[in-house]
Amino acid sequence: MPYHEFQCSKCIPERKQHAVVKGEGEDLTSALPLGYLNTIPGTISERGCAYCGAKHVIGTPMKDVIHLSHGPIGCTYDTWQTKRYISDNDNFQIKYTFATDMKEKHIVFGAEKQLKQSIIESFKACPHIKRMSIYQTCASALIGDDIEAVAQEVMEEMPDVDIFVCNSPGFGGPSQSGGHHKINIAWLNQKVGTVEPDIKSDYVINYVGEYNIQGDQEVMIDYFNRMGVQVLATFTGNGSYDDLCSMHGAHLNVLECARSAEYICNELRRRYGTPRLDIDGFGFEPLGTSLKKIALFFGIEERAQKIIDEETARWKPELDWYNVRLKDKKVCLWPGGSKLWHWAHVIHDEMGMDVVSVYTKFGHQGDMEKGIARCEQGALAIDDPNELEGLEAMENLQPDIILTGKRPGEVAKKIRVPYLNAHGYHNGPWKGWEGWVRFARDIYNAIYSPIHKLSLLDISKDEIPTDKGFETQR
Ligand code: CFM
Repeated sequence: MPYHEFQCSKCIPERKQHAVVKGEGEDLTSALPLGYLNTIPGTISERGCAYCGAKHVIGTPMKDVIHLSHGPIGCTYDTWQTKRYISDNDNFQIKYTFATDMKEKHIVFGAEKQLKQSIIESFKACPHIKRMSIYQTCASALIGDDIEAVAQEVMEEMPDVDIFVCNSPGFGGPSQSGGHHKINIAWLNQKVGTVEPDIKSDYVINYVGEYNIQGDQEVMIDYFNRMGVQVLATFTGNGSYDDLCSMHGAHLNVLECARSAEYICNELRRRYGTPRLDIDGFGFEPLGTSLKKIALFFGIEERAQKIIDEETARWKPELDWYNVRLKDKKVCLWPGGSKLWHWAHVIHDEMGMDVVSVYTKFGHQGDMEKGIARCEQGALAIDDPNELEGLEAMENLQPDIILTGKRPGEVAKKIRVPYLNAHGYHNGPWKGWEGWVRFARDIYNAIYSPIHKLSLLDISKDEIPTDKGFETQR
């Protein structure tokens, strides 16, 4: 598996080991791109920071919580349009965002007083919410504010509130992945075991590493409930703070995004003996297998089979319609972390598409290993790409569509490659049988939309787009 050298990165020789092409009959172990290292100086990374990974990926999907950033106001922004982790309590957690709004004077004199005032003001402004997460930022970490002590003081003065503190400043790791780890462990240490679980079934799971992007969690919960399985807590999409305090009571941890949440599963296994079971919620076949694995654990296989049969019968004809039209279309799978391996094989097997490239911004080598194992021969795999490498790859590979984030997506649009938002989705949910069909529909609409031709239109010449290019009407 030869390393791939980008023309645009010749001046950064260290980049060469961060991209490979999957060769014929090659063994995965012979070459993997380097991964989860500090970004190389001279390359412009698309990564986020460890504060973002803790707060915006894992913390804020919790629904019944005031999420307060202890830092400058700029650290706060990330709402509906950037992370669509909806909830069934009217989306409180994405409608409102809170910050202590640190200024220069706080850096000089400390911001603990400001923090205490902000906590109290926030609770007063939202009297129906009694739970809070406070997120340290680079600024508050550097001046050494003792957030725990302030939180403790408030909890003593306001006995009906409970506060979780996450110390994961932006510099706490090479990427957002460092923050995933920190908040996993912080939650486990501070909160798990503090609320008694409310057990209502013989089959009780936590659904872990699921963030309810546009309703993914709700689709999956429906299948679990139809199987008679109780979901004690979801870590963390549409999850409630108190339910998550009782995670220790589940019989099984069902893990979806292993990249962001394997840490808490592994520690729950070590501390409480709860087994970990990894699943895939995307694609008919992987989802069916996943439900069967859960059912097998509890000895209720026939319940899973019934759902698989019903859902397949309902949705397969629609998926087939898209499969015919998406067959052999070339796709670049360029998400942030685990979606490359959640999608790589099944988008080929079930939609007929050809995966020409996979990348990960912050995944570890294990993610790349799974992604490369599941994608097509000849695919280009890139770790932590920079913008120019993305452009060069698109020019060389000529994909029909890329599935990626907003920033590389905007670059793709400039060279008229259709893009779908792999993070917040276009028209989700994309999990579940119905979600997978919706995903296929979004891909179909993106590829077949005339918008990319229309964007070339020169109105002053009265041009009209045709299959062959442009014709002037005059
Ligand atoms: Fe897991 Fe995620 Fe992802 Fe992730 Fe993310 Fe995300 Fe993603 Mo954006 S937790 S690794 S840090 S599946 S926010 S819901 S879409 S990059 S591939």
